[in-house]
Amino acid sequence: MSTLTPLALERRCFAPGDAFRQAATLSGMAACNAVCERANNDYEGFWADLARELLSWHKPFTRTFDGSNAPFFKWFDDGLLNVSWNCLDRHLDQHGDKTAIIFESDDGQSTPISYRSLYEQVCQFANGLKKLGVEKGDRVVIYMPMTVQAVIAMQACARIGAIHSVVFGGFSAGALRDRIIDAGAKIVITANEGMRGGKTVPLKATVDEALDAGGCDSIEKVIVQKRTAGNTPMGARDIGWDELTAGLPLDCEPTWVEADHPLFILYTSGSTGKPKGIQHSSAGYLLGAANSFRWAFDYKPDDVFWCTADVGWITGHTYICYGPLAMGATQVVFEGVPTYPDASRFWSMIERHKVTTFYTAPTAIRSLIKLGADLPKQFDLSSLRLLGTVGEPINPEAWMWYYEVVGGGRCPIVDTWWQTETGSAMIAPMPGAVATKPGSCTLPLPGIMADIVDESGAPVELGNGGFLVIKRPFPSLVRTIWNDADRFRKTYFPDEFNGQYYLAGDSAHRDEDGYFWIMGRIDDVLNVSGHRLGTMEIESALVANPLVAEAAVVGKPHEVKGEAVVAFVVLKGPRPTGDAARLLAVELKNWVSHEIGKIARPDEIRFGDDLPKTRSSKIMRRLLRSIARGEEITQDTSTLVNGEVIAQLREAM
Ligand code: 6R9
Repeated sequence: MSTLTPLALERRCFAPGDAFRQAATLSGMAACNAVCERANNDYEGFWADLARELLSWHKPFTRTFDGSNAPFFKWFDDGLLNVSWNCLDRHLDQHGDKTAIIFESDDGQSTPISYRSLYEQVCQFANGLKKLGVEKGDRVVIYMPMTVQAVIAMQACARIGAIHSVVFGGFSAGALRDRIIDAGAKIVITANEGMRGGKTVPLKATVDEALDAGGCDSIEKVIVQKRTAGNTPMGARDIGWDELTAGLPLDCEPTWVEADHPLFILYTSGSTGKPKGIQHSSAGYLLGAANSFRWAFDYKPDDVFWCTADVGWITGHTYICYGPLAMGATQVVFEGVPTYPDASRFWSMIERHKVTTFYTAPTAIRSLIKLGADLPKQFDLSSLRLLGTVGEPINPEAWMWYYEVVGGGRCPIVDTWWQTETGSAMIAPMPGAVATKPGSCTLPLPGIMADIVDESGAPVELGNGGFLVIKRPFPSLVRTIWNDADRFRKTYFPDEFNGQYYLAGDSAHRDEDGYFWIMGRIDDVLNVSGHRLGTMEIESALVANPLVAEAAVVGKPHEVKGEAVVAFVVLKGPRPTGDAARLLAVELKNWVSHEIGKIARPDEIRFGDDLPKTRSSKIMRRLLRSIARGEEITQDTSTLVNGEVIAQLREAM
């Protein structure tokens, strides 16, 4: 593990505008500090109050926190509730006709769905799952396009206490198969095809490929939503969504579950080749989702919220499927991509749906700047009052553009730092109080005890870089890694930090105002377009190719994607050059797309006779990083056994 040296500090600072601040639910620093004080003085009482205020319990909890089996923490553990009941049923009496979702399809059709209608569709589908024998605790894999049915499938699982595991629709058959096997899933829910940017995505065919490869013996049925007119063959294990639900009742008694009953597993990349099944709880997770949604986005009942993430990632879980619905909000759900039919899609949608709160990723902002920095000016974006970002550090130029051109200088930019593991936003400005600085996620939300420490766990001085940790467990924190409690403890609560602090895996520093600046991962994880990719996963995929003997993958800065993937490859045969090398590089890139998914496709492949290694045969990754970036080599290379390969690897293709 290593941390980086902080870069020059950004000095610009933007206080919330008067109009925004006065209307905000939590207005001004004094109000914000009072909430933080409360959390500091009575940490458990603070969370217990929120859990009573924001969640509806079937049986109230009497114990707030149990740390006796650290780091396997429990929250509200003797309470019973149902997550879907909290997201749907409790809104029906007073807000049944309120629009829950405005769905806009890839081809531009929009459909409003009321809370009552969403409730009925969730109940009916939950009854379908029950009919197939799905019970509390069973795992259900969801491999769907970004449609309302994806949300319905997730909510229906929650309703009957089944544990969903959503796999992003861009993942390959192999990646899907690994997750099905690890989760021991009983059911896969998919669509015949997805629609993205005017093209079809063959989801059902990929499910077939995954299951036909063998090993997925736990799977009993595949439920297929007919999303497109495309003709998809159905086999004995398949059943159509409509066929399954036809005639089933529109209500379904929720299954009351213990607070810590697993709501879902979501796989994410770590430092080894095997993705981690991040297991979240029901009550604690939902509390984090609902509360951070209301605080970070200053939620108001007449807002139109739009999070552009896919439900295949944690952002789509927390700020599409759970947070907004738990708060009874109206939100836009979008099936397509920002550049189809053209680069004004987002701006046109904000205008048409009168979006007030818009939440997207820096990579999307950067690509839209590139494709038309003036485009937003052609649209009426005056409905916007708050803009959010997530997924990676946002560079100050992109931040300023977002603030001025999209937000008209009146919308706070809420840069939210969090992770799959934290379940909900951790460090982000309370928008009615905290002044923002371009590139900083600012201060922890009340109740989040974030800090920056050195190798020994001692706090570093302001301005110095170190490990980002959270010093006290909080309700929405990951409960364990599915099937791997040992890895959970070692990864997140390592002995070096006395097993006390949650180690986030990022390095960061703080400025003189105490603001957090995230510098990047400390492990072998890349952040490509806001998606986490383990270098080991890509290496394993490459080495699985019969031509490849060895591979090392590093990141290098990329203007739009944040980081680009560079792979150094040693073949079993002789090192190719010229056209042969170029052709083989394309072949290997396609291979990785097929093995993992397009998001992992290397941007560059370079061939060498060997990789630079130390005498103890460790690959010198830092050196490879410098080579990939075309930097001068300043590292000590005296421990290298094979210095001559450096020149080969430096050769650009
Ligand atoms: C929500 C999500 C988590 C990693 C995290 C960090 C990076 C996320 C960030 C950010 C700087 C932000 N990250 N948000 N870095 N500023 N606002 O993205 O979860 O996919 O698990 O990724 O993403 O490196 O550790 P996940």
